[in-house]
Amino acid sequence: MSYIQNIIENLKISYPIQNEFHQAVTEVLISIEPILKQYPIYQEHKVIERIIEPEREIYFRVSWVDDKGCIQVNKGYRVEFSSVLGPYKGGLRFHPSVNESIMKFLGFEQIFKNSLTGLMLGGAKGGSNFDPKGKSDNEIMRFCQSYMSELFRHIGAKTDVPAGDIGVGAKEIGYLFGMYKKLVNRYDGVLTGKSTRWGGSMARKEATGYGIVYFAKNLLEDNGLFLEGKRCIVSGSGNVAIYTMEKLLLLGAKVIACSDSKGIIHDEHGIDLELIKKIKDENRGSLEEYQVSKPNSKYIAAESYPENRNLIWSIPCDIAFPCATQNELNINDAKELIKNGVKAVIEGANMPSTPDAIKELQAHNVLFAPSKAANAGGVATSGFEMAQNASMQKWDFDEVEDKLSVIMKNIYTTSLENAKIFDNSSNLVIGANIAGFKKVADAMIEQGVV
Ligand code: NDP
Ligand code: 2IT
Repeated sequence: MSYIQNIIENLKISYPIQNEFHQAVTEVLISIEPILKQYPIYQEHKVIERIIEPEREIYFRVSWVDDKGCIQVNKGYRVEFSSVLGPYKGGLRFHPSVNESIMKFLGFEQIFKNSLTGLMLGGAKGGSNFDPKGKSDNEIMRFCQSYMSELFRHIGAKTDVPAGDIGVGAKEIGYLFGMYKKLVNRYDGVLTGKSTRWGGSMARKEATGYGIVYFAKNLLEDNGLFLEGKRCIVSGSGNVAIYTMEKLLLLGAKVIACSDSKGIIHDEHGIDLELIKKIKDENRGSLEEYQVSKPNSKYIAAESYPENRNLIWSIPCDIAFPCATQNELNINDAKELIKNGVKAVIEGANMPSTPDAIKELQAHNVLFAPSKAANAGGVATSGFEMAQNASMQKWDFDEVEDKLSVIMKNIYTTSLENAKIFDNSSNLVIGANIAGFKKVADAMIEQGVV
């Protein structure tokens, strides 16, 4: 058994039910195998054995009182994975599916994604199995206050800086910030994704989606293709999906479908983004409402999907952007996309494609952009928010967007260069993993055994 396989097997024995975490670690370790052979120093310094264990993992009870006066109890997490390149940094996810495995896979991915941005950012993730859907603003506020009443002692502008993710947007960040400020009696840039009225960066809300499209543009143009007129499908209809669609439309592409956890909207006339924003952004509604205003569109309920299929990927398209959640695009979906002539798959969500789906797409020469490279624009702009807060400055929208587009181009170029140097290929999964890993690993060696 190889050194890497041995580490993966031991990880599975140590944490037997953390499938998402195994998946994320396996992908990274297999990708970096060529450089482990070339640089034995990483093995000598036990970099791999160290990097796969979080520096610190915090688990806590979150109890709060709902509008009916009943006590509710949720699980709270923060996984502080790596502080080698900077303060722990990464989002908070509030979704009923949250568990330790999901927190650890997201925290682990965040280390390498943040490294790729070139900014001083460590890697972390946190969240809760709390479901904000169907809750009143007062309930969300009381939950956030209870969550922060424990988290505050572990975070800080130079220690650990959380942000949003699934189920956590500007509203939740506001309530979390208010409680943090009250508890520590200090106005710190301790969270990013804040309202632009009181410390948030311009373009942070748009940054992940816009960055994904910038990444796609770089990749396509390098391969003689253009976004104009391309049929695009974007899964999800949350923050990342909405601003991916917005930038695609601004750059002349056509978006024909999007989705949520309950179903798909397929609109051959082109998705009306303002209507989607109204339904999803303003009140977390259901996409079914879209069809009421647009009777020519088609709604496909998730209940009708065959087993092991997500029907959004069976709609013929040129470019697919999975922007909802992990493992939402599997091998069957990949085969269907290939059959219908897909040219590129750009990952917007974290780890949305299963490993066999990625293999299948790459084997059929579909251009493939891995999430840790393509969606790094969100956390990069969080880095800009930290810089603005620390220097008491406010940059305007265009300044932030220009910086974002430069970072996305750099991430693309660096990932491609590393794929060429170490794998003699243009495989961006390998290139992004090697580029992200090398920077962290070299810094770990320089910082000693701590
Ligand atoms: P939001 O909560 O704003 O939106 C999530 C969207 O995905 C919703 O449309 C939701 O549907 C759908 N969804 C969530 N979970 C599931 C599920 N289990 N099955 C099917 N659909 C689901 O989250 P974001 O847009 O912020 O995040 C989307 C993805 O992007 C995540 O993987 C996140 O980690 C990643 N990401 C987010 C960044 C950010 O800055 N926000 C940065 C980089 C990556 P419904 O409305 O029905 O719940
Ligand atoms: O997955 C991610 O990169 C995010 N949810 C954003 C993290 C951040 O700190 O902005």
